Amino acid sequence: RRLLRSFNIYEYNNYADMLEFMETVARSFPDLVTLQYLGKSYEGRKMNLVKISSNPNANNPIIFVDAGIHGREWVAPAMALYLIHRLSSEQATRRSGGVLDGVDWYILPLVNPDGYEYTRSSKSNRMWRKTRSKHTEFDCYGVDGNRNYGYKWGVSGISHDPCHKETFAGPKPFSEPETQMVRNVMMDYNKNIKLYVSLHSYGQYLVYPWGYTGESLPKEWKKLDNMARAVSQAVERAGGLPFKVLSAGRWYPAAGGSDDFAFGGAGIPYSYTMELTDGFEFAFPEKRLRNTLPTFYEGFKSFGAQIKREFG
Ligand code: ING
Ligand code: ZN
Repeated sequence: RRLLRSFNIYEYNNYADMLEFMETVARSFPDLVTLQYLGKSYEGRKMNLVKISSNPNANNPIIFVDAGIHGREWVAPAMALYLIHRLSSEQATRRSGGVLDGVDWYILPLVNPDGYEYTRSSKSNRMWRKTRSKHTEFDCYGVDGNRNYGYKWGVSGISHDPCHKETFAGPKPFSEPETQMVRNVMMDYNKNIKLYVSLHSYGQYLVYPWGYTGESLPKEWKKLDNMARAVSQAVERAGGLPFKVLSAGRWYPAAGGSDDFAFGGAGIPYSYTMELTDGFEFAFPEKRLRNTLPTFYEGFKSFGAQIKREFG
């Protein structure tokens, strides 16, 4: 069923349409979906956290999913919106396999709306990654949001040059309103958030801390690894590509990522960066969303079942 005439969940939508979609879902399922206003992006775009819960008073474990900290990674916010769509509509029609029973889902579908809209504004801006803030008198913009978090900030895989197009870590940790908002969600609910997943593209990787180094692993690495492998198998069973599972730093070390902060700073016991799709780099074809997003959803159902088993 179509919630909005102008909105197709299998397309790359603009941010205004995404906001309208979130509001429509909240209006359609008022006892399941609520929006929490978090603040504004650097350029003044409204940020809403989508909270999906069948029993908000139950003190359930929370799964926190964000997407789109990097502007050009379009498939990530598309997946986050699809997750909102499936979780809310399945529970409402009681076709849920229990994804919402005993687990709450908090979803921030587009962390970097300024960067995302910039990539949509012209062909030549399509490869923009960073935010759109200004930290220098030179004509240079943006911070790499996934180098801006305050756990082991700056120790590897970063640039201190505001004109670096990819990995400028910012003048200090959490210099960006966008990363501050994600940090605030993690800290406000960190007693209950048991799993954090940050959606990126591309490469079909599912990586866990540490990201800042490839030299050491958290002592709980085997649990992180096992959960990820079960998710990968669920995606594969649904006809998707398996994920390469390893620590982020053994893939390539980079400090200041949101997954390291979630795990090491906020104390969230399971934390991942999920790199969606392979073979198309950042230009994953819109026509493939219809077949691909449902395979990832099966991975999220596996995440939900595993969190419920351990913490529910
Ligand atoms: N990849 C992530 C990045 O920020 C990552 C993945 C993070 C790898 C931290 C290693 C350490 O570089 C994308 N697609 O942005
Ligand atoms: Zn990314």
